[in-house]
Amino acid sequence: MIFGRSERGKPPVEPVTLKILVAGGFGVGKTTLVGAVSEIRPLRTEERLTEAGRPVDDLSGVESKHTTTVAMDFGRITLREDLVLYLFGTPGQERFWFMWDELSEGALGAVVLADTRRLEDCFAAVDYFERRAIPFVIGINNFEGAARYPADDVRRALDLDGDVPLMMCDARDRESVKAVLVGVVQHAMTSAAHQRSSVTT
Ligand SMILES: Nc1nc2c(ncn2[C@@H]2O[C@H](COP(=O)(O)OP(=O)(O)O)[C@@H](O)[C@H]2O)c(=O)[nH]1
Ligand SMILES: [Mg+2]
Repeated sequence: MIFGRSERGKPPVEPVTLKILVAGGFGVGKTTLVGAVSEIRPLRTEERLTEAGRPVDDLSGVESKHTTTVAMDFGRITLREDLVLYLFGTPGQERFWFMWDELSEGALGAVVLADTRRLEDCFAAVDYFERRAIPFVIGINNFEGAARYPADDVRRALDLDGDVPLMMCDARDRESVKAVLVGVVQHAMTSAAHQRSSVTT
């Protein structure tokens, strides 16, 4: 230590806490993503898919899925000692969209998870964040057996603005998910800086 002060003598830092939303279609891996990185036991509210829900929950492509998140996923990850993210997985089904407005209150940014086999399932989330100017990144969750498309093709199919980051990920893998979350924070910072400079000039 240059000034002879030990690390232990320092007052504990009060971390900055940021709120990040995890959105995307049904069965795309939102609950998995939050569970892969959360330091606290992720809070989930899931219900068993029942016959009654079958006409509403489109199961094609997600045959092995037996529970669905009806409220939300909630988790926490410390990126640095002074930077903590709170993750809110938003329900993918259309009948739960009414919750999004409340969840997006105060959010720094979002991850929109996408599965290239059912890309259209994330259109609603993309529209939602674009309309509210909430910065988001697209996370392509690479399921086995799903064809890999060049990023530019996916970008075109989603009609994304040029500055929206598109990242490949594995929702089950902690490091992979962390990289996406860092991507959201960086993208949100860049967007905020752009907005500030366009206001002052
Ligand atoms: N192979 C593979 N399976 C995944 C991946 N992410 C999620 N899953 C599985 O896909 C299913 C749906 O994931 P879930 O997180 O519940 O989706 P949610 O509806 O978006 O919350 C579960 O059975 C997961 O185990 C992934 O990256 N690869
Ligand atoms: Mg879920």
